[in-house]
Amino acid sequence: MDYECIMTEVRGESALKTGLITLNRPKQMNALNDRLMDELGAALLAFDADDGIGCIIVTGSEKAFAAGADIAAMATLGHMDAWKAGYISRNWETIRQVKKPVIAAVAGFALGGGCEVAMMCDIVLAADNAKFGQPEIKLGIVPGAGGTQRLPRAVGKAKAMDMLLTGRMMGAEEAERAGLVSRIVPLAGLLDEAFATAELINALGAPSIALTKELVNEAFESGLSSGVKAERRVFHSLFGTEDQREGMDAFLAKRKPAFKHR
Ligand code: CO8
Repeated sequence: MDYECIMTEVRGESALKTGLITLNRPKQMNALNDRLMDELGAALLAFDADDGIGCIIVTGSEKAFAAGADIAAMATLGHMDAWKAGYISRNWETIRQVKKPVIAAVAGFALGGGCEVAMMCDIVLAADNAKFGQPEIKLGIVPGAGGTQRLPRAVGKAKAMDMLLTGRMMGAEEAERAGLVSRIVPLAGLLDEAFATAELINALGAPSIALTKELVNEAFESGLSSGVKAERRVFHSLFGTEDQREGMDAFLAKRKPAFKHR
């Protein structure tokens, strides 16, 4: 697929590399139209299927991670247009299908669908100029890609209601305090930190990374007892892997582990 609205790149020195996806509609503040979402979905699935890639980073520009779904493309839609497959509904859940860790490196505005894309990622690194919000209420609509569900899970009901009902934005510091982002990084160092984080993960054993991601997502989507049960099963099953043997032997021998499954 030839990309028009995103750019992709592969970086890294070690065996497993990192795939970088940069959202690139600068004139529209990376507003998410169907073409961009198709390309984002295709690039995510291509990196996920590539055995040479460990982590995936999704980023935007210094001004905007993404200012939401493309309002110009939605403005004239009727109910049936909005509902029909093919309009503003493609690929919004692809990030959830990806087995590899996805790191959002967010600078500038992450609004509406942009905030929802960031929340679907596994780790969210925020530049100190990042601003998060779900301003759909100001457009006479509600979030459509999980914002009313993921935001309360991320920041709690009181803060989510405050943001969703007023449409106000949260700066990086408030977002970190509230648990919406993993860490704040100075803007100039944002991508370097995202790559450094990816390298740390790429050096670890792939099965336990993929299963950890699956289990944390289970915590979001199931009740406590079924999540704990799923975790226990995975915990037991990992004692059948070489990586478990190697990780524990290396610890006891005071050496660095050499994981087989990357
Ligand atoms: N869609 C289309 N164009 C946009 C968008 C957008 N979301 N955001 C900004 N732009 C365009 C502006 O129209 C402007 O274009 P032009 O230069 O041609 O006039 C350009 O980007 C620059 O924008 P501004 O001049 O407004 O720049 P400011 O720095 O003054 O403000 C803001 C930046 C705060 C980001 C402001 O542009 C803004 O508020 N944007 C809209 C944010 C918003 O409401 N987002 C939510 C959209 S709805 C949504 O995301 C629903 C998701 C549903 C997913 C459904 C899945 C099934």
